[in-house]
Amino acid sequence: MSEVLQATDIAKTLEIFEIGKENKGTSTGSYWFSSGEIISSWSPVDGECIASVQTTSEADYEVVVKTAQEAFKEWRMLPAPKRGEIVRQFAEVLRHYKKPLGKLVSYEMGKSLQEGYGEVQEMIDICDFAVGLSRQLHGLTMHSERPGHRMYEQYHPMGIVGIISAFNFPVAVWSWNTALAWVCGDVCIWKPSEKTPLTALACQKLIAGVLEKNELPDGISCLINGDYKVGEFMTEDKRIPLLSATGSIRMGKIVAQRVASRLGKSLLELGGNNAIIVTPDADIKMTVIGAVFGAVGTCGQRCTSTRRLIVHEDIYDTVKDALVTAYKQLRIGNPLDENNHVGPLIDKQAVEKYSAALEKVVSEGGKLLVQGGVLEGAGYESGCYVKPAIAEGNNDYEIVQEETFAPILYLMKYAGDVSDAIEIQNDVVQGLSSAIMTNNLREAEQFLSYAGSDCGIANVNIGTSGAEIGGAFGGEKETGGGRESGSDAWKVYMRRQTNTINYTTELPLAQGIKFDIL
Ligand code: UN1
Repeated sequence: MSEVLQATDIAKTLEIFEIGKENKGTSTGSYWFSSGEIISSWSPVDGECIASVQTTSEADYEVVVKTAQEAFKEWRMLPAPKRGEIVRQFAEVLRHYKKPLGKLVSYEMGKSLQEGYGEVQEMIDICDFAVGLSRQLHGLTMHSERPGHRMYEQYHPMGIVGIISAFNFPVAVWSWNTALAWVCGDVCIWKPSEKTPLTALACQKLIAGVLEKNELPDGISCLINGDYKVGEFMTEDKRIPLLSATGSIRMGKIVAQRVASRLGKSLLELGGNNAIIVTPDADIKMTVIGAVFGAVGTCGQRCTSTRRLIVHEDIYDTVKDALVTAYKQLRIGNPLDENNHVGPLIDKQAVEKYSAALEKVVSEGGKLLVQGGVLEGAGYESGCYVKPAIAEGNNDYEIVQEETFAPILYLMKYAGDVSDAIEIQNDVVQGLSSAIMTNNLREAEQFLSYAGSDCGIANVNIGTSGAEIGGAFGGEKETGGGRESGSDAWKVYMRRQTNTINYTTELPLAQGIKFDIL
């Protein structure tokens, strides 16, 4: 039976996390304070103002940084596996609150309930990963060129990690960063999107409870709220050695330059313009499932969303017809009703960008295969519901080169062999995710080779979205080059130190240099 979240349930959900109508948005652990302006959280699901949150002023920010610095001194002294134990407890809490937190994500952000739960699952998964990692933060040992010397490298906690996250994954991307940063011995300051402050408040309350129970200092997890101006406190701040930012390429370029100007480190996960190549050897049914989920999941608002489908001319019409048929089955509506596939866009500005993109593709010569449109009437009162659209177009259209955060899929044809399709795929500024649908081993391997996809993620017979946490996540070119989540992404959260130890009574110099003074 489907479960639709009613207004009373929303109130109950907020109550679970002790979120009232008015909230303070600045927190160091369980200590809440704030003196900034008020922002409201509007649900795109029904257009309701859920609650308001006070933003972080510059004076508040100073308190946060000082508290985080103090907390770091204590936290870094805890052995890494003990820090892992705290993250383990956080995962337990997340398991307990998976449903209400998933619902809140879905209600505040608009993604389907399944995807809301999936996002919390992604948090649990990265915490589990980080727990194991807390016993594996190892460096290498190497042989010294000098007799009686030993060399090795070790990784140390770095300090405060700043996290700027986007509305589309309002909680998971924070936990990718925090779960790793915490086991690495860092403390975190989080600025969530100003469009999703309540889910952030809920997460902060959950982790604060864990810290309090373990008598750990305030400041291991800090939350600041507000728009880009609050983010700027961190980009400019020398006390923040690493700033991890997820969002648009435009934002990433500003963050990268400012952080680089103070020689800080930034970890960027920016826009994608992800394509699926469909070769004559593709399984059509799998292609349709992968492409449709990739294009319309999260209403096309994932950085991994499928934006382009590059189809071989021999099967172009078959794929086109199958897609048009599949799009007819899509149910668009309240994402809390599990019968619906597609929820709303985040806000009316996103709807305007969606409409403008559809107009632009037509003005550039594209043809709409599946007409889009803004939905009106009962159930669509928020004005944020749109119909997923498909447009036939060329890769060199300006609009196709851009990432529009909306469910618009551009369909294009290729002739020749797979290298022609790869060339089209790589011919964009972004380099996040990519996929090929084929049962032909040669095509698949060519796609994965050094002459293949230039993206950070390259999949075979899987769509472009929905990566697991175990792999490093991120992309090349204007996607920013950062890697978060699994594999050895943890190394960016630590400072590396090379140690050489002399256990003799002589002091030979490296490179055989003679320096006799005594
Ligand atoms: C994002 O859109 O910023 O691979 C992250 C995926 C998700 C994460 C997306 N696991 O689609």
